Amino acid sequence: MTQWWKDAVVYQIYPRSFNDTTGNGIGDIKGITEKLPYLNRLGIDVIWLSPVYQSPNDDNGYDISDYHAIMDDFGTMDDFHEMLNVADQFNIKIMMDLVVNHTSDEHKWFIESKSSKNNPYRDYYIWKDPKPNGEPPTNWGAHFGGSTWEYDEQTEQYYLHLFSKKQPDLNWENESLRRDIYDMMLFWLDKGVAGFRMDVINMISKDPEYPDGELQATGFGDGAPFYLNGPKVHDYLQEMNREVLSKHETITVGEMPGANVEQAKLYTGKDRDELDMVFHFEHVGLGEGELGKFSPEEWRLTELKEIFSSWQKGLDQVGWNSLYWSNHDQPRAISRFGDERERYRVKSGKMLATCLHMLKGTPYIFQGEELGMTNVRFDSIQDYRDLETLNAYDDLLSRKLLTENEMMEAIYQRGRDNARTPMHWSNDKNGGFTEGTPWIPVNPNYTTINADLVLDQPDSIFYYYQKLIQLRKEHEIIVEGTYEDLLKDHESLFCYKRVYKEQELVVLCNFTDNRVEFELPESIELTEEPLITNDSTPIIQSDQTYQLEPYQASVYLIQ
Ligand code: TEU
Repeated sequence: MTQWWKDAVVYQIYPRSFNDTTGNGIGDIKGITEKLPYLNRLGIDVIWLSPVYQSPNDDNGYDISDYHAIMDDFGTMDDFHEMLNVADQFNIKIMMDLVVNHTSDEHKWFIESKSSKNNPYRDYYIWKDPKPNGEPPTNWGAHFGGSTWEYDEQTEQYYLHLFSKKQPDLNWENESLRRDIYDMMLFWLDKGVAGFRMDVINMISKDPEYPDGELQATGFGDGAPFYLNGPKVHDYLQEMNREVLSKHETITVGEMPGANVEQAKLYTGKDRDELDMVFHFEHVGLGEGELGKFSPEEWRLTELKEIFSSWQKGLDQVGWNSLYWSNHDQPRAISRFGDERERYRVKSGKMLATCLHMLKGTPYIFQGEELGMTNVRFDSIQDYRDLETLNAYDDLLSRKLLTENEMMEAIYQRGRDNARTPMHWSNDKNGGFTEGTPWIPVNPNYTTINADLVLDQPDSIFYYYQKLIQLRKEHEIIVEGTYEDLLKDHESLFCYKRVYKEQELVVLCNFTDNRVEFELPESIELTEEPLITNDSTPIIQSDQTYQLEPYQASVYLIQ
């Protein structure tokens, strides 16, 4: 199998918020097809398509009720085939989002399973008797609030749901279930999709003992040690690889909350025959207090660098890294790691892009990142849509763990809807996203941040991303070079070096709004013009002293 994805760049589309062609206020597949020339111009190779399967949208498509049908809101299977064909003309591959840790409670399997203890589909899900005192089988807390167990009066048992109660967990111990999942994957691969992003795939094997977890501030137990990276997860992934993935030239990335570098070596190791890469959460988890993302705290650049360095070194010559700042679950990159003040928004966005795209691994661009989109501050909770946010708002306020102002600030800083406000295509109403009423309000700053504007500006962030993508194609060192952190303890600069054959690539990024003077090892001589920079201010001061302007990023190729 060729590892073609090693020099690929992936663009994530959250279809609901990408482009609406029907006027119903919801993005659709025809809207994606319409924008493929735009994505071709950017130069990306693969689209990671968040779920487009039939769903009641309790969790915006991450609750699937029919894996073989397209969600009504998004269009038809013919629309999907058309999108595949047009993408193929641009040599853009489509990676589907595979959500197989759980289904919707409206999936026919669950309707059958719930109907009786003797139903053939009963064991497709995880049912347990109450504890002798009638309480749920374990004290685990669900990701979207409450217990991970929901009681069914009819069959007098609880079923497990690590997320919402409308997302019952599948029982991967059941071989027939696994066979159905593999058949479904082949159904999509046989259509010509290129692979899968696998939703919380390291949750599919649970500790068969189902023990209680350590009590947390939420009042529930922490079940994560008993459902993350469980006892059979590698058996299942190796079986999936044998039965499905090995039959196609696929790209696979496993979303793995709570996975560390050592575990990632097992999931992505060359001789492991499991997955190509993983999404870890260590960097996006920085600055989380005892209430997690809803108690955001300051983070230090040295912490961020330590995480990136450990993953760069840990997987080098062993596995492969995915590289991302944001996705549909995370705040916007510029707001989270850069500086969204208008004076620095674009420049810090280009700096973040430089820092990420010059690393070893496959970069992922989340829709709108190439426009310099930012978080949104809605004044009313009524404008938010994400069940994670709405449940947390009700729960944390009712338990007086946060005031409303603290909660609204936390939502503004870390809420998932920051990434889910519609794409800004133009200065037209609703940013050109829809002629109708958008399912979620558009960020009011679409008038100054939109595709029309960046496509008209030669020095825009769009063309900066375009150049970064191009450089990856032109310079093998970016794909294959080793990684070495420079200035490890510097609190303002993220500087590193890539080495490959006779070349060195030196990447210098200022993560602050201050001008910073610094020195580099004598072995490094930055005499060339930068390969790419977001600020043409010369950085050389004297023989070994340099300076970077606020949010300046510069890359030097030393032959
Ligand atoms: O997210 C998994 C996951 O862990 C997220 O819940 C993440 O921890 C949280 O959003 C951060 O606040 C995946 C999907 O990406 C997410 O959209 C789904 O809601 C979730 O699984 C359930 O399918």
